[in-house]
Amino acid sequence: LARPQPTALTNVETAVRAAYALRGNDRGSLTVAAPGLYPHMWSWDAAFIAIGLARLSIPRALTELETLFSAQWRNGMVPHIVFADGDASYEPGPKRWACGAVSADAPRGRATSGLMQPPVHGIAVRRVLDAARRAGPGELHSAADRIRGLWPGLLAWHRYLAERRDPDHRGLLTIYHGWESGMDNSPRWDVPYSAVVPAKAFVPFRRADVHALDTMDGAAQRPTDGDYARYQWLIEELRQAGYDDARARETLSFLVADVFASAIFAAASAELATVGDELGLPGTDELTGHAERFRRGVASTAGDDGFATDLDLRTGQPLHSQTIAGFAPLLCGGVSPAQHRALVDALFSPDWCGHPGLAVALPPSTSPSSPSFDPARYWRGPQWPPMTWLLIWGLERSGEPEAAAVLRASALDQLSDGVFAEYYHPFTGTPLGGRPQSWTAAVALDLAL
Ligand code: 9YW
Repeated sequence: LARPQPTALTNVETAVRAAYALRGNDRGSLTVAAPGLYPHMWSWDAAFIAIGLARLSIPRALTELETLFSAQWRNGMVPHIVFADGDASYEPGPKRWACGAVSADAPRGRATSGLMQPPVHGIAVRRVLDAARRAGPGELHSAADRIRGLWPGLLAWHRYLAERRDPDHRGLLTIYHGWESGMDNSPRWDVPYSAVVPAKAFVPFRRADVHALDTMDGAAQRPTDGDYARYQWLIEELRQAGYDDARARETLSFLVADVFASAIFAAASAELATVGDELGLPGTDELTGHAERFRRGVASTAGDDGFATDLDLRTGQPLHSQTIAGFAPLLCGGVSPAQHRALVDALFSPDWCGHPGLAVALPPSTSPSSPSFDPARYWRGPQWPPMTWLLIWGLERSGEPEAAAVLRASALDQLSDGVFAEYYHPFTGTPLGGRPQSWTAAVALDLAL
């Protein structure tokens, strides 16, 4: 299948263009996720953005993380959206969340959402420290000082996750909303969402996402209106629970254990522990404990094929789906060598990167072999560059440099269009969604250099 762009950029050109894209989305102390579509800071986006910015400016990368953590809740939660001043176009906006009005834990000086997203931040801190070390003693010294400043917040965030989001010590993070997984409309959540029924009197608000897209196909690529009504209703339920973890656990109609976020948490805890050891900071035993517990938790959900499985905590049933989240053990380890091998083989099999229809051999968000696959619709098929980055990172870290190099080459091929789209059509290679999407530009920058 023909690629839409006639000329591909070299890696250096890709990096330069990505740097310009990030610069264009920079609002001083935060980088908006995408102009127009997402004019605010998103939590896991900010972590990927810091990873990219570390290639340009270590101080600016740290500023991104400091801005995010300046909006941390009193209970340790890092919110999934930090609202930038002056843009009221995104719904649900601060009024709808009403965090300050219903929760004493919400930060005072900053408007945020009342959810979280996967905790990639520890991985970002590790990468920033590595970049500072490469840059020389001066950079290292000042980066270490600023990481010391972030440290209590990072520890509180990981403690929040371990205590409030895994009170039963399964080694799996509980999420209250598909948005918390970062994979909004993934088939992972079809079953639990079918139990979310908005009250008759509930009037959904105007969606910002489909209107912001400048393409007529906007609606066909996004979650459906039915999905969206459920997303909005869950916010209503959360608000009624005062964003209180204990109440949410009792009352929400959606409650699932997310294996992908759990694997990220295990990996980020291990990475942070190495940072703490290096800088002589407290709490590293606690972090190592989180890493071990969640690595075991993720592995406990894996079958002989190594695939990890989410769990519906309302019904106790495993949630089988063929999505990229199944590869979670590649991020955190914990499975047997045979399961690990089976997972790497599956990644390059015709169900995933080896599918003959793919424009670029990268893992789609949902397997083309799955009945739920929908090639243009958000997390139900398109390829997402930050997810590719995570798998490359996990493969490198788990002793699979060759597999990582193969994925990296394909990722750079995709990103050499210089568009930095939110997601890509796996069969046509067409860039879709927001653009330039900051986290896409950030991972392009990191991979290209
Ligand atoms: C929304 C910003 C965010 C990502 C999520 C992605 C999307 C926002 O955009 O969610 O309104 O649906 O699903 O992972 O952080 O890029």
